Amino acid sequence: MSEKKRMLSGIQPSGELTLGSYLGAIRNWSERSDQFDCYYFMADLHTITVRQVPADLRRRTLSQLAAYIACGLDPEKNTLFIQSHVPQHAQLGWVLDCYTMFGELSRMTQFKAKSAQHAENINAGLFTYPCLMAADILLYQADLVPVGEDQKQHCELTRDIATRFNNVYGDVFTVPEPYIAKVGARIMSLSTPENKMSKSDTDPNGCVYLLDEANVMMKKFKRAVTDSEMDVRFDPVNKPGISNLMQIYSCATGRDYAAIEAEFAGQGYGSFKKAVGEATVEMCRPIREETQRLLKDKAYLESVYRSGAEKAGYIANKTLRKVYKKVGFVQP
Ligand code: ATP
Ligand code: LTN
Repeated sequence: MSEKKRMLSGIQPSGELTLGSYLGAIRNWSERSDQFDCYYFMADLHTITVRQVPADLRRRTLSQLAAYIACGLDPEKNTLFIQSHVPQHAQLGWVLDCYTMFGELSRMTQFKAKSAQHAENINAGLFTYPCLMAADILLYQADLVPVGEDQKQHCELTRDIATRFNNVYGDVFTVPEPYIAKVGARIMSLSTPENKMSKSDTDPNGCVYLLDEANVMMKKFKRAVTDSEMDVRFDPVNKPGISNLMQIYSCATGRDYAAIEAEFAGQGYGSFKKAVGEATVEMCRPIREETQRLLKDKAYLESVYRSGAEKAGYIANKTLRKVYKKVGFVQP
């Protein structure tokens, strides 16, 4: 068994991956493949908390796997799998439902936001979503969970659930830490920069998809909402649009905010938006091309998710058996 610490994360195949999913999450995953024992999955169980068209969900799950690999997650170094292929997620999820309080779940910001967004379908799964997420993480005894800022609250609840369980039954779970990048952890919509860029957003102009063609991407940046001033300056409260573009540009070029302010001093927003668009297009181009190439090789993708589920299932099963024993179930 590997001595390395474990890193784990997942993304729901609820829409096409966005610049937010990439900069906030995936990009930080591939940097650590050598240092950690890494597990990344497609959170399809989570995705059905919102109604899905079945054929689209299937297609997006595979396309997400191809994108993971294209973003630099080498399947030889990372365990890549589909959540529904490892039944222990749902099994531990149920147990953790029974160790999580109604009040805790009621306080989750994502639940409140999604209930408002899908008022006609506030189902029990949407409510207990964080328990399944806790199961995802705790099954693998993950040390580190790289996510965007919006998932911090869920990670904290996971820590609370793990600690509560450990206090009753001894050291069953590793208590995980979230890993949130300094720049890129919260990419905002280009059309409504007060809101997070989200892949299930209905406004296509606000959302840059990782697989957008160059001309589509450029158009979105050109139309990005800014403000009535003239200067490129980092001020997320008063200049959310420009600050968001600076964040994206910083991620794409590695330049810090002071350098970006100096680079565009005295220039209008037009040339700045163009530069951000071009830098983003160049950052995403190899990902798009490689994703498209991989999507043609279904047999390869199948071999990746099969061996991923096998490796993940082995570890998940060990944890689940221990949990079942601790809570008092008769061994089968
Ligand atoms: P949905 O629209 O279905 O709620 P989403 O686009 O918000 O999805 P998730 O699948 O919830 O994305 O998130 C995947 C990962 O990417 C998570 O770690 C999340 O924190 C991160 N992430 C998502 N959107 C952003 C964003 N705009 N900025 C930074 N990180 C993000
Ligand atoms: N809830 C996350 C997706 C997710 C996840 C996880 C992230 C499901 N399970 C486990 C990290 C670890 C989201 O909505 N972004």
